[in-house]
Amino acid sequence: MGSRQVTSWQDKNITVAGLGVSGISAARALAGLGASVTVVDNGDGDAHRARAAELAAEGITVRLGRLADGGHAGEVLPEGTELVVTSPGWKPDSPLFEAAAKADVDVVGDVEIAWLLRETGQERRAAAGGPRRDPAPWLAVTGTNGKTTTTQMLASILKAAGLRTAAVGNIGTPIIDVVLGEQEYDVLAVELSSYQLHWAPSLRVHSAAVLNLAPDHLDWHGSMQAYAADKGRIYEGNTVACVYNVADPATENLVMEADVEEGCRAIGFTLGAPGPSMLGVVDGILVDRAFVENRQKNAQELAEVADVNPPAPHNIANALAAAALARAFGVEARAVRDGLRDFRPDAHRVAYVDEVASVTYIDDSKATNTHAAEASLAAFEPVVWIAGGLAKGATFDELVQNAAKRLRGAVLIGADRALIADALARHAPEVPVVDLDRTDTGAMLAAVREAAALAEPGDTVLLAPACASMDMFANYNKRGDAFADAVRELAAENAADTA
Ligand code: UMA
Repeated sequence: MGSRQVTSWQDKNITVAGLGVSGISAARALAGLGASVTVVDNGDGDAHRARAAELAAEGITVRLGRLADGGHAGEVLPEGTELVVTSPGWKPDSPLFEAAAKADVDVVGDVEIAWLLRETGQERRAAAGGPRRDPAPWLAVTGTNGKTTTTQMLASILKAAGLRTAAVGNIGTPIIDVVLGEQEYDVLAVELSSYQLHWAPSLRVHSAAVLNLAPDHLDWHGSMQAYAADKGRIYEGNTVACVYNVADPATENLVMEADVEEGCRAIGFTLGAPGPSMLGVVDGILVDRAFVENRQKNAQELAEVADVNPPAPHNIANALAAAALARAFGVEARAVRDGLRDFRPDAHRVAYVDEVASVTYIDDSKATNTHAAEASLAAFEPVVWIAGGLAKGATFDELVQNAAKRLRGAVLIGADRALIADALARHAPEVPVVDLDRTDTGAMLAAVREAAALAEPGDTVLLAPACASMDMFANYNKRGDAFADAVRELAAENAADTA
């Protein structure tokens, strides 16, 4: 938005693209500030209509689905639009944005609006009797994998330090609602997706971390370069620290390319012994050589590896990144340890489900891309792998090459399973593969039964699909639930057999 910063929302004609979580929040907030809001969405199902009716009752115009001329509501820029506020999932080459560019109208996302409304939120809370103070600083997290966990760990650490905080952004309560809400915060832990970063040009946070960078969402961004550039936006204008992953030089490159505030530091995290200005691990202890006096000689003990839940390598890296952001905010070492101890990971993230016939069943439905699946496969051996779904433009050769030695077998489900089958045939021809050509509701139970048949006592059956779920399930939660249900059914059958 740059020079065209909005100074008043009153009577401004704003088009909100998308009637999902972020669109509804943006529409209500902006209408509440006096803007004239029209929401457009290509969808026209029952849920869309119900939401549209609610917003219409609040004076917001909603255009849904197919138009009389055969086009779609989400493709046509409403007459008089002065600003488009998009939901994150809309691709940059969407016809609506082409129309906006032609009309010289800016397009921004919900995170940009939240950033611009921080002062307004403070004024509202002050008017309601709160203290006059600056808006809460943001500590931001992005990366291909681990960002939700890291953001939640960060919030847990900040809470352990006695700070009022919440994990927001790509997760939880929509960020605009948090910024404008009644609750006063000292600092926010903000997870940002590459989509949200793409649409947030003015964002300038206190400190930010890019956890890792691997091909994902290439169908949305168009190229790896464009994806990396959007991730790198998180470092722009950082005031205190840019946190990068020493093992992933691409993240450090993004720091070097960023235009940051004078005095902002580059802070590395590593699973090895840390150099100066890094956090790392020494003899099972998480240590800080960045936010200590005389960092050439000194290190501060933060926590033990055993305090990280679960203490798998990729998760220790997440903990170090969260600790780095918290330390950049001035949090003491003890709160890092307490916050990590208090943290409980979400369901569907390398979650233990059950043990049936001496085989352990693990749900990592959240592994929606190859790198997440590779990280979880690395934690088990021997493993029967259940994979497949929507590949989102990914290739599977590297994942299969790296996992081949650990695989007892593979069961493939979903629309793009042939891509994984081909990679297995190329790089792990000796691994038995069951290709399940079904997408009905019983498909997951069939997959679990096939996996059980391949597994031997002591093995792990791991659902780590490396793909999105929407070809077969509403979302990855439902996919994980279906897996857990199937394992329970298997356990019941097994108990009946042995009774
Ligand atoms: N739509 C169109 N035309 C399009 C695209 C979408 O009309 O070209 C409509 C759909 O019909 C739908 C609406 O737009 O009604 C959906 O918008 P959306 O997909 O952007 O979803 P929201 O409900 O607004 O949720 C978004 C994030 N979704 C995505 O980025 C895809 C949520 O992240 C986020 O929690 C929420 O905003 C609040 O910020 C989810 C996600 O999957 C968890 N994120 C991706 C990830 O983590 O990998 C990036």
